[in-house]
Amino acid sequence: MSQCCMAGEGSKQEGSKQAVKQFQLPALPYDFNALEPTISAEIMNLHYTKHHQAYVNNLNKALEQYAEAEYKNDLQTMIALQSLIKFNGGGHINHSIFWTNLASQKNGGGTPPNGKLAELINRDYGSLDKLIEQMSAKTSAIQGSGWGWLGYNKAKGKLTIRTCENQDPLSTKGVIPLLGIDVWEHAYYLQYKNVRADYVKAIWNIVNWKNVAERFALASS
Ligand code: MN3
Repeated sequence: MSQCCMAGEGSKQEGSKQAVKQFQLPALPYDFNALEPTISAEIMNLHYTKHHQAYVNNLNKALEQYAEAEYKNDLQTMIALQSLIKFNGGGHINHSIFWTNLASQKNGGGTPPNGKLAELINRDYGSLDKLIEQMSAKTSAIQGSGWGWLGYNKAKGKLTIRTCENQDPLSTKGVIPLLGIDVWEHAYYLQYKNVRADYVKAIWNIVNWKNVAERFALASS
C-alpha cells in the first residue's frame, strides 16, 4: 500500500527557521480512463491534477505561513491558519485514500472482500449488500459537500459508517478510515449531473476491496 500523506522530499531550510515539510501529490495507481465507464477520464483528470493538486499546493503554502508565524511567535496568525491546514490537509489525506480505494474491474474493482473483513461486515451489517445499502443512503444524503466513510472504531472493535463535512478527515471523529466516497460535486457532476445517488450506486462497481481489507488489517492489528 502506498504511504499515504507522509511528507516527501523537498524539505527546505530558510535561515535559522525550521524546515517546512512539502507534501506531494501521490502517484495515481492507474490511468485516468481506468475507471470508465463508472468514472470518466475527464473527471479523473480534473479531480486528480486540479483538485487534489490544489489541496496539496494550498496545504504547503499554509504550512509555510504557519512556520513563519511560529518563528515570529505570532499566535493569532497561527490560529487563523488552522482552518486552512485542516481543510487542505484533510483534502490531501482523503483523496490519497480515495484513489487507492478504487480499481478497474479487470484489476479487482467490485470483487467482494473475503477473510476477516468479510466476517466483520457480516457480523456488523448482516451482509455486504446491507452495508452497501446503508452506506449509500447515508452518503447520498450528505448536505452540501463531504464524504461518506466506512471506518473502523478500534476502541469498540467495530466497523462504522460515518459522514464528514467538507474535507474533514475521518480521524477527527476518532475513527480509522477504510473506504471513502467523495460526494463533492467535482467528483461526479460532469457525468452524473445532479443525480448524486446514481454516482454513489455505481461506484461500488469499482471499489477495491483488497485495498479496504489491507487498511482494515493495519487498523485492527
Ligand atoms: Mn474530491
